[in-house]
Amino acid sequence: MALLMVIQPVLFAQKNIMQDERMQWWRDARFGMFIHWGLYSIPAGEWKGKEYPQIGEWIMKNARIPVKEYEQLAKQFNPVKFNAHDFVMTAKNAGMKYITITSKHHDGFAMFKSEASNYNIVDATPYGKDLIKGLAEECQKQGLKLCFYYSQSRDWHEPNGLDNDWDFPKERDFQKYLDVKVKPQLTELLTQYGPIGMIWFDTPMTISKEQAQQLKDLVRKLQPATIISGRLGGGVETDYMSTGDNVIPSTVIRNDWEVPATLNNTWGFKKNDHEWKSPEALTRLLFDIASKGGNYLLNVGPTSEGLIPQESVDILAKVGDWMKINSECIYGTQASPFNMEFKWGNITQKEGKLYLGIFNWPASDFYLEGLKNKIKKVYLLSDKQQKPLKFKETYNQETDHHRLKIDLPKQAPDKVISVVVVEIEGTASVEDFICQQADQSILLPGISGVAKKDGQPAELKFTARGGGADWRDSDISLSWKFKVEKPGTYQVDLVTTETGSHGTPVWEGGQKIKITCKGQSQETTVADENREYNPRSQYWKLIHTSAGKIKFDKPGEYEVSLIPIEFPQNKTGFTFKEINLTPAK
Ligand code: FHN
Repeated sequence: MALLMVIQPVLFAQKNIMQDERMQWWRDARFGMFIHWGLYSIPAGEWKGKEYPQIGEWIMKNARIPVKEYEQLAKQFNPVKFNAHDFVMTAKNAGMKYITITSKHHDGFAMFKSEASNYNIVDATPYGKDLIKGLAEECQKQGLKLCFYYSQSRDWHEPNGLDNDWDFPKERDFQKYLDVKVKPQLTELLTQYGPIGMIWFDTPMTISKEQAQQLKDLVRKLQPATIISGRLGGGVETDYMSTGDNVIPSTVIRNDWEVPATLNNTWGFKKNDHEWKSPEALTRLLFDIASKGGNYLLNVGPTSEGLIPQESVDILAKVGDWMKINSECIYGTQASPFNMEFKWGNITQKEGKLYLGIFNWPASDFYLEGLKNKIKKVYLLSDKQQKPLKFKETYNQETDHHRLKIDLPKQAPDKVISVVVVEIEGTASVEDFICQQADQSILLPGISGVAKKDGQPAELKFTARGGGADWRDSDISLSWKFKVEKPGTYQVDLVTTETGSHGTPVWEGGQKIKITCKGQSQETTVADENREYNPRSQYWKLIHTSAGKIKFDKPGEYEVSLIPIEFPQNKTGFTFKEINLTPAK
């Protein structure tokens, strides 16, 4: 009785947990490990001698393997080399703070002991052990949060689950599947493995609002502090937004969000996928995502023997080497005070400090445009002595513009990302106007433009994979106000992006657009003149179209508008990303 009295207030307090409290560890973490592991690691991309080019964990669907045949894989699943300590250590060494493992993926197989379905690792495999239990204990020991991926709608093993139309082409009772499998299994996951950081729902498909709400209520009831991922479905509000797979937005998003991403091109292990991303590229993506206010959930796909592929371990260790020196600019940071991307890199911040993550070390002077705060000190994060770097602040009254010049060493201290700490007075504050950069270029990001339709404010979504607009309405226009310091004639470079699935990116031009500025206007048909690899969005290239010239007579404020004239009927829309203005040669 006495114990109950002590416990009860704790439970009650937990129920009233505030959103900020629930999200705190996750916001601080910024970097997590995704683990896609299940029976699909046995075929590893190949079925009956045929190689399937798609992602490995989808082999049951792609090869239309009947349940009875696929189930046989369980009898071979014996990951004897699995070592929970090593898994967690691999994540920890990389600087990751949480692990999200597939407790049940679309194939319906549970990687934990389940009373709700004997299609699980303990009851159906020669291995016979609950490896999630070992992982949970190890995460507790090493101080990482354990989270569970759970495929709530797709279940190719169950007649009432969604999406297996080769075994179960007829009607199904989806609610029954939720009641007899999903809810009991979620209950097991949330009651038998200690505190769970998050339930990572995925591919909601046709789940209704009521059904999604039932799952949310269950999670909240069992563990109020557990975060619910962005893909629950049914329009039910969750704790954060999940971007598309490997999709990195091209701007700051000032809400909680996360990018799930692969190390090669698959989630579940595929023996022939050796297209590994480099540690340099991944580290830059991690910094870029943190700069935009998001978390990076980076995947490994263990083998059927129970090992994380050595390539993945080595790549993550290199990311970890950078993190060991620089993690201060990742953990617990907030998004850049600027909404835009910079050609040189990006910025994270903590109160009183900006971290400039420089990917492209400048050949000459380095300038930061538009920061209004007074600077106290500048130094390299990797320098333990914090030896001050020389800097100069200037203010141009005529254009109301602030410029910070930093004297950087000739050579980049770190060829991946060199981090420069700028200590400032007060909270970071930046100019509202788009500024001309010291190299005289002016970047007009689509996301910072003002969208209008028939003279009224409109919404233009920049949700195309690759970071471009999903622009299909020819009545919408975009405009930007910006300041010019150096008058002259400028070349207009119009940038669109590829989009579509990562394996087969698509792009369509042919749209006719008009760019106007102070009485000048030119019409251009969007064409693929030059393709550029985008290090911030590796699967989707940037496509450049030269769109004429604009003249700025004198320094001051200008406005440029982008107005579509003709949109051909096409599938992908006008995937506009930005306009670059550079001095004409
Ligand atoms: O279909 C799944 C896929 O297998 C994988 O789990 C990814 C991870 O984000 N989610 C789904 C596709 O978006």
